[in-house]
Amino acid sequence: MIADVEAVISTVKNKTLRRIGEKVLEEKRIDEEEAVALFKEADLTFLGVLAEHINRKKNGNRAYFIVNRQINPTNICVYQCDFCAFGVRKSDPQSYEMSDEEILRKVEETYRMGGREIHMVGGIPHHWGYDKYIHLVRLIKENFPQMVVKAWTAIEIHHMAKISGRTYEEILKDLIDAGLDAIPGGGAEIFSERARMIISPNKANAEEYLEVHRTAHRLGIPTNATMLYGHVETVEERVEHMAKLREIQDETGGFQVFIPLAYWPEGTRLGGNRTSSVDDLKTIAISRIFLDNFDHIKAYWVTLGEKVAQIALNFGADDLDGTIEEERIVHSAGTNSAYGHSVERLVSLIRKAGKVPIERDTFYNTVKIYD
Ligand code: V47
Repeated sequence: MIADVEAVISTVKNKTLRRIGEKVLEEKRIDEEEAVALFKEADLTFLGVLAEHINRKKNGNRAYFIVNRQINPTNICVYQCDFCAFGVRKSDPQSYEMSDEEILRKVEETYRMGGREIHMVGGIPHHWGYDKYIHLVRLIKENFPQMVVKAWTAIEIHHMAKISGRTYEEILKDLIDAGLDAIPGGGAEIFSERARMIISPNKANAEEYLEVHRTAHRLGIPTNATMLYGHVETVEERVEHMAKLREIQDETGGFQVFIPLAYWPEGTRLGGNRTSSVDDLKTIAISRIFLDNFDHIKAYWVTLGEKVAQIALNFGADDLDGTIEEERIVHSAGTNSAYGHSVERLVSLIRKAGKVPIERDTFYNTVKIYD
């Protein structure tokens, strides 16, 4: 049963929260100050009621997943961000680089299982030239034309601009020509300059990340957006991050989904603690309430864990990402979720959350309804 939202709001004594509740009912946008108040003053159940009210309006009782695979062609990375336990130097005994044959074997495996999407991102090695990034997209698309290639974060694309002297537009056109279909949301981390200087001072900054996405949208390439939270950022900085995304979405409409990524500290130079489940659910819910121009909020089971991701489907999220098969980035930092999941497991997680599982493609078109 869906809560009687009006009744819940009418019982709220805190005036700011009650006003926010009324805005949600009237389908009015909340401002940054109000979003901060939600983080600081609202309890979890209130946030869940508001967020799920919005989610049901946008997505009904549907919750999405995709049959996909993540491929990280290398973990060698020049940037060495302090929050990341995945990227290593070339001299590190753990470093690896996949051959073309290895990549194609993985794509073929996924294709045989009915996979729809290859999500390819990785480290950024010093010795890779511009052509390598174009080649890997073309390699997959030429051999598996039906596969959607969602590849290279804005960080990789900015790096390609640095090493080639090309503009974002020229690079994206080359990638589209090679077969690129979409851009994942990774690399956003947190836009606040203060926090970014602590956790990843060397790579593309917020403006550069956002400009890559804006350019992709202009060229008709849909993109996703993430936010890494739970490290050194304040709740004000989380809201500032989401506000920047909301502004671009107003301009372009090119973001498909927002994905809050809970920080995992193990093996990182930054250290720190894991997020709490309450913080995870609050962040999902507030993002659903604040990002009124985003259709989808992803509960990424890799960072949330399967159980919290399942509950998040009742706190404003409508998507679990996918089967993934071999997640490496967050596993390097200690997540205790699985490396991948079967379709049956994702369908069961969604059903037990009280939602109808929908297998989707990268662009949120329905592939199959599991009624
Ligand atoms: O950019 C790195 C994050 C991201 C850690 O677009 C960490 O559909 C937690 O962006 N703890 C890569 N997170 C993953 C990503 C993603 C995943 C699923 C779907 C999509 C999409 C995008 O992982 C990185 C970084 O923000 N990450 N280290 C860590 N210690």
